[in-house]
Amino acid sequence: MTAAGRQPIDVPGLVQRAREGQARAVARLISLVEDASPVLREVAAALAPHTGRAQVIGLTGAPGVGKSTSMSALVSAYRAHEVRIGVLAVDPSSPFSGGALLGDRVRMQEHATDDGVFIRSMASRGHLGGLAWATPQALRVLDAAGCDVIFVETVGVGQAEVEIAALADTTVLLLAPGMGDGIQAAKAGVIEIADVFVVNKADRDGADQTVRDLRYMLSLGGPHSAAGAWRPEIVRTVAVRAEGVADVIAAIDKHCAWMAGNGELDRRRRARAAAEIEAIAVSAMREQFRDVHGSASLDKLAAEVAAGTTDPYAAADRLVGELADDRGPQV
Ligand SMILES: Nc1nc2c(ncn2[C@@H]2O[C@H](COP(=O)(O)OP(=O)(O)OP(=O)(O)O)[C@@H](O)[C@H]2O)c(=O)[nH]1
Ligand SMILES: [Mg+2]
Repeated sequence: MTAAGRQPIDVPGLVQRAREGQARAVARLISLVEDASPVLREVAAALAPHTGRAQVIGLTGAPGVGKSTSMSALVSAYRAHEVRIGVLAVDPSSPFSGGALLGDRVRMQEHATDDGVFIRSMASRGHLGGLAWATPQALRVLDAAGCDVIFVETVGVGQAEVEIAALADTTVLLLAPGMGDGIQAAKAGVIEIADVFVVNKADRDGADQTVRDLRYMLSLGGPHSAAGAWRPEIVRTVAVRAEGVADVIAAIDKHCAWMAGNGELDRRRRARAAAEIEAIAVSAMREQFRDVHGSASLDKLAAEVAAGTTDPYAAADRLVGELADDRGPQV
C-alpha cells in the first residue's frame, strides 16, 4: 500500500486499545515512536496522562552472562503474582535485531502466549536520534498500556548501555564467575550506576571470588560510598534453575522502597525527563539552523562581515536573535 492510500492513523483509538492491553496496538504505537512518525507528537500527548506508574528496571551485563535466562525467570516470578510485565530488549551495538535477540525470543517462548507479558526487541537500525531517544518513548507506550514492571535489557557494558540503563529506576548488573574481563569492562561506568549486582552462574566455580572482587571494587570509593548513598545489594543466582530470583526481586524492591522514601525516585525521573526535553529541544534547534544555511539573512550578514562593517560575533548574535524572533513566543 502506498503512503497516500493509507488510512489516517487513529491515534486516540490506538492508545485506547493499548490501554485495554491489546498487544497489536502496543506494537503499533512503539513502531510509530521508533520510526519518528509524523504523528509522534500526537502519540506523545495522548500517552502522557497515562504514564508515570510503571516501575522501570534496567538489566545489563556482558554477552553471555545470562541476561535472557534471568529475564525469563524474573518474568515467571512476577507473573506468579499477576504483575503485568513489559520487556524491551535493546541492542545498541547491532544495526538489526540479530542472533542474540533471536535467541532471546526462543528463551522467552514460554511467555509468548501470556497476554500479561509484552516483549519487544529494539535495535539501532540507524534511525533518527538512535536508541537513547527511542527507548524512553517505547517505555511510555508500555507504561500507558498498563505494564506494572518494565524491564529494559541491554547487551554489553559500554557507554550506550550506560545511557540506556540510566533510563531505569533501578539498574541491575549481571556478572558471572570467570568473566574477569566483564568486571574490568564494567568498571568503565556501569558499576557506578548499578543498584543491584547479580552474580549469576553461581553453580560454577569462582562465584565467591566474583562476589569478593565486586565487594573490593565497591569499597574503593565512587558514588556508592558517598554519604547517604544507596549501598548496592549483591545477589547470587543460578538463572537456569531459577535459583535466587526471589532474592533479586527482593533487592530490587528494597532499592525501590529506599528511593521512594527519600525522594530519589522523583529526582531520577525528573533528571530523565530533563535530559529528554533537552535532547528534543536541541534537535529542534539543529533543524532550525539547517534552514539558516544559504538563507538571505546569512548572505546579508556574510556580506557585512566580509566588508568589515560587522564582526562575526555580532553577526552571529543577530542571526540567533532573528531565529528566536521567527519562532515567536512558543516557549
Ligand atoms: N551454568 C549456568 N549456565 C547458565 C546460567 N544462566 C545462564 N546460563 C547459560 O549461559 C548461556 C548464556 O545465557 P543467556 O541467558 O543467553 O545470556 P545473555 O546474557 O542473554 O547473552 P547475550 O544475549 O548473548 O548477551 C546459555 O547457554 C545459558 O543456558 C546459570 O545460572 N548457570
Ligand atoms: Mg540475551
